[in-house]
Amino acid sequence: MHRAGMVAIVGRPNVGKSSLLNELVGTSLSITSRKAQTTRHRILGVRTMPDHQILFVDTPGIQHLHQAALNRHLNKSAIGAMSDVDAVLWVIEARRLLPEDERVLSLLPLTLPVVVAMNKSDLLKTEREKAQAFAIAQALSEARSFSALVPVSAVKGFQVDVLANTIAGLLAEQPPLMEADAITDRSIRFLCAELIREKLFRLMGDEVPYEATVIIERFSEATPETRRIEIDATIVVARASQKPMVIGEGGERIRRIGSEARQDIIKLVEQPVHLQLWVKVKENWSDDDQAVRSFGYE
Ligand SMILES: Nc1nc2c(ncn2[C@@H]2O[C@H](COP(=O)(O)OP(=O)(O)OP(=O)(O)O)[C@@H](O)[C@H]2O)c(=O)[nH]1
Ligand SMILES: [Mg+2]
Repeated sequence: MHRAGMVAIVGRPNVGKSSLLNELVGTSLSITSRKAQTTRHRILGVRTMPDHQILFVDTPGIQHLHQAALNRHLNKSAIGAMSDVDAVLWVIEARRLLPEDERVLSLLPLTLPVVVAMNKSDLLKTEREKAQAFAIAQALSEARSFSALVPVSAVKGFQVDVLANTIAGLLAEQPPLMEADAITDRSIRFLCAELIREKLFRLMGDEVPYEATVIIERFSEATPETRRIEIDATIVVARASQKPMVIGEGGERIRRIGSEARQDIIKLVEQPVHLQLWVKVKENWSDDDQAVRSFGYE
């Protein structure tokens, strides 16, 4: 018997949706960071096992605090992802339920099976914290009938297979929907831009990453002469004052961003890579609907 289907991963920002997707698929496809709202695009990750194939769709965290054009696009993208799937995986933190989680709860479609992943369960250390998680599970079960609530830890890999098997059990009996070796619907080019953007989230303060995006200007495959993939990428920031922040003193910051991104890109493409980064200012792009769309946000 083989089951297959598509599942949207939704939740408020920073609960670990992308970390969980990567763990479920077994590859780092979706970028992660300690900052909220790291994910900006739906990303398909395919989990192929002998008895099931699940097409997981990672989505941006749903939030209502920030209402700039970019944030509105992110919410729309996440909520829209729930409209053409077979089931929903709602991710929360096992240790606490915030008002933003309740907002997401109210958006979950009533017509689809929903599995709750209580993530970061590795952080439940004391008896009191465990009791709190239990109380959350109980309150949620009373709020609506979920297909299952599963405590997991994406970073420790705890119960991730249990979660996947539980979800698989909800899907239709049918053959795989994609080739057995497919892992995503996104291009290498897109994944490279994301890896650069991840370094902004990981290496910069709290302002710049939220108002920056990355564009791949040139992606040239290796030739017998170059013998390496050559990539030119532009980091677009929203204010002139942010450009020197990205570049850093004597270019130190941007060199670090470039070198860390390059290491990850090499792992992805398994070839030598030359990466050249540029920084460009596009005033207030993240609050400009047209600019947001032109940068590839749905
Ligand atoms: N302790 C612990 N930390 C986790 C776990 N899963 C994720 N994290 C951390 O939580 C932070 C957010 O993880 P992400 O996977 O980026 O979260 P997200 O829900 O995709 O966030 P957005 O894309 O911003 O909505 C990162 O620092 C992760 O390392 C977990 O199981 N345990
Ligand atoms: Mg994410």
